[in-house]
Amino acid sequence: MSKPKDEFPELENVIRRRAFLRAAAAGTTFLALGGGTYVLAADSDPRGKQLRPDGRPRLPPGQRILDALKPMGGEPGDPSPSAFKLRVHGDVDNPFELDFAGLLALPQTEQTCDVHCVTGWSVLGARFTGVKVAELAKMAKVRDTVRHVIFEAANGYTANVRLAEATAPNVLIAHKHEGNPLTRPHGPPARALVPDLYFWKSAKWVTGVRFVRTDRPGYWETRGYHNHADPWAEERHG
Ligand SMILES: Nc1nc2c(c(=O)[nH]1)N[C@H]1C(S)=C(S)[C@@H](COP(=O)(O)O)O[C@H]1N2
Ligand SMILES: [Mo]
Repeated sequence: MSKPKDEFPELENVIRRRAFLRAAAAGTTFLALGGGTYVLAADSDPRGKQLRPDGRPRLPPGQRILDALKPMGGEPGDPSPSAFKLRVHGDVDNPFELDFAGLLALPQTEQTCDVHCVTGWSVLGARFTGVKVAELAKMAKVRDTVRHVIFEAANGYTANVRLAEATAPNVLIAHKHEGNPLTRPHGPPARALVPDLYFWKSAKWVTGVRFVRTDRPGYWETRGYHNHADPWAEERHG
């Protein structure tokens, strides 16, 4: 019997139910989040038990694996590249501003990395393209008194990261995810990406990178979340 198009949702449900039964038999679970079906199966996904080059387990404690970034909301900024301005400023000898073309004209890094949301999900092997914050720091001639970086974003959102961690080679101002421009929920046209700290440090709709001497706890850090946010130390709450 051939299936007309409008029966596909029903078919999908059947496939999903079968997958659920299979997963249940394997001791794993499925959970529907935001309309999608995600595997929450750290126990059965061998990647979770891999070791990183730094010797830490790939999946931090208390995290489960999702197959894609879950949109976590926030007050959006203007997504259009033509409106983009990134201020690189603070305790620097050479403050400057970049428009979107200026961001694209800098050396680009494409990387695959893992990200970890404090609510308990991680995505392993997410691909992002962008410019290293270390490159921006070099261009700005950061003074040697600087100890922290404040990522500034639309509508006053900020996130603070220690200078040494913000200038790690995998910290980017990212404008592509999985090879495509960032989609609306994920902070277009550009966002910070700090893979090795909880994902709230990765400010979406980024508008500035500010280098400072004195730490300034940001949006979530002043609302009960941990100032540092190391997923392997489970620095969830302050
Ligand atoms: N500007 C801005 N950036 C933000 C947020 C926000 O509310 N506003 N939320 C943060 C939180 S709590 C998380 S978990 C990640 C979620 O990113 P995603 O929606 O792309 O998954 O963005 C972070 N960046
Ligand atoms: Mo979050």
